[in-house]
Amino acid sequence: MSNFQRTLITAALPYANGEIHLGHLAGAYLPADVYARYLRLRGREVLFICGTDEYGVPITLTAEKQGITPQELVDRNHASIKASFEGFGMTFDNFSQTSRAIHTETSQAFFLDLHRRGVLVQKSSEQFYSPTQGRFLADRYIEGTCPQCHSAGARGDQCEKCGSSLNPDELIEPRSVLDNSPLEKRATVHWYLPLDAWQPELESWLATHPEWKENVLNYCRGWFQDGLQPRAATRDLHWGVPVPLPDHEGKVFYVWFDAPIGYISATREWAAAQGEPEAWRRWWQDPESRLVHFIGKDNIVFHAIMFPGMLMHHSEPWVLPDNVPANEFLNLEGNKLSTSRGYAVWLPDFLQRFSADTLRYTLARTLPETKDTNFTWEGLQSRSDNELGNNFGNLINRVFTFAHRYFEGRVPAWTEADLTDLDRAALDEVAACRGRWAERMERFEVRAALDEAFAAGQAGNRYFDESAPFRSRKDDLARCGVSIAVTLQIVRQIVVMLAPVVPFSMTKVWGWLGMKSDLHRGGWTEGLAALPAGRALGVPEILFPRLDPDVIAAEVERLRALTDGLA
Ligand code: B3M
Ligand code: ZN
Repeated sequence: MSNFQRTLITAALPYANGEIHLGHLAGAYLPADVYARYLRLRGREVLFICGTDEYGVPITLTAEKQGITPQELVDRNHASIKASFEGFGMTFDNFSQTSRAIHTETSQAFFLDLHRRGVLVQKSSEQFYSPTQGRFLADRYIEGTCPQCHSAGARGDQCEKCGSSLNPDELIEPRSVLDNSPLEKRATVHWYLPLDAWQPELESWLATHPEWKENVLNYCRGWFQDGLQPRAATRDLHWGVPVPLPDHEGKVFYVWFDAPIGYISATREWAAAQGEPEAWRRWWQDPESRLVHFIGKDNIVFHAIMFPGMLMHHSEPWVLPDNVPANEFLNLEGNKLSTSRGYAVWLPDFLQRFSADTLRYTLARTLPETKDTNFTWEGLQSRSDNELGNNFGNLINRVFTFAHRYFEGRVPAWTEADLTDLDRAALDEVAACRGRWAERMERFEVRAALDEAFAAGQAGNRYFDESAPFRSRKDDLARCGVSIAVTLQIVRQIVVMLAPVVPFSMTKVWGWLGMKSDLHRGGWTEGLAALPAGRALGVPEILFPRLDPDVIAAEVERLRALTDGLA
């Protein structure tokens, strides 16, 4: 267990270029939220930061396609992403936007600090320029014939037809996507982060983190082996944070330069909203504070290498990431997700038909923690019906129904002295699960932690069957009462273990148990105490209704139609 005072948790800033889908959730957002909820449950101080990443070329292209300004596009998408995250139960302390003034100010100041210290390197390069538009064009604004498959309409970064990744120099007859005009090469000057020069320092820093996930360390080792390359911090674009230097008209920050600084801006914005504008420093500049970045694997280089390098070479004393628990990818019904082809399951669509807890649980059981994993609708149905319903829901429902039917809806009378070996063994088993559950959560192993919660549910059901209150109620009501009290105690442990993953349902059960405190802030400690005899219990309702097989089949069919269309 860590002995840090407080943990600053960040989740990758989603591009404000479309909706959130299950791949995003499994990669970064669900693990981040589960971890934040876990720490709060343990009574630790947490700040959970996110927001939309609103610059970058794809956003300007989408805006142009829709005939609106980039700002209109990102504001719209920010609002809908924020709403679907809320429906999913994300507990951000602040969900900001990188197009806000505080971010412009924060990222420009950060850049100027590096610039003044002579950390940034200036280089000239030849880029494609459109004389008709009077501007340099980013890779995705350039179109031409693919050198591999010779189809027209290949982009400067990729050919959609054959999938080859390209650079604009390889295109035959490069033209502007915007007006089809021919392009010429012109020299342009940019600022670079000298990652090559930073490599030795970054390597020794990473060597102090052997506890990081193996997949993350492996990616980093790979890049070090290839040798880090300087990375541009500025671009010739109009949509972005302007470079705050004289004679830099038409230049903005490269989106990956300003995006991680977005975590700092969002923390500053949070502090200002608290009425304590300097409070952000406690999280970013106090060595007692720990920084944890949750991301998908495609973002590792930026969070484990580039951004730490930027923080190290800035003049202020920044906290460096203590961990970057990146996940691999989630596939869908055996295929890679593709947003351009619509092959994805979108969060707002999902939430219209199903509950957030069902999705959170299923994804948590299949998180791509060490390798890519696969989401299937049938898997969702079986996790929901067999695990949430038959294991957890059934136990909870049985014990509350019993207490209402035979004990006037109260915790039956019981004392330590009443406990039999069977009672004690069940309580001990569940306590052991809970201990291992916490160890797993500390190590970001949500799946393994859930195995423990699941085992506790099985132990609870087994105990209920073996102690057989349904028999003892006929000839030994006192004994029957002890069985119910013990089962309620087990349920309380399970509620604590499930709370970070299925928070909506567990909040209800916590209420039925008559708990007055907030489960999600310090519930761990309260969950340890024994339930007092005589306490009034709430009336249970069905927590996890069975999913309709027809609705599931329709979802499978929708995706199948999309893959058939490909063949
Ligand atoms: N906007 C998200 C992505 O790569 C990217 C993350 C920024 S985190 C600072 O999907
Ligand atoms: Zn091609």
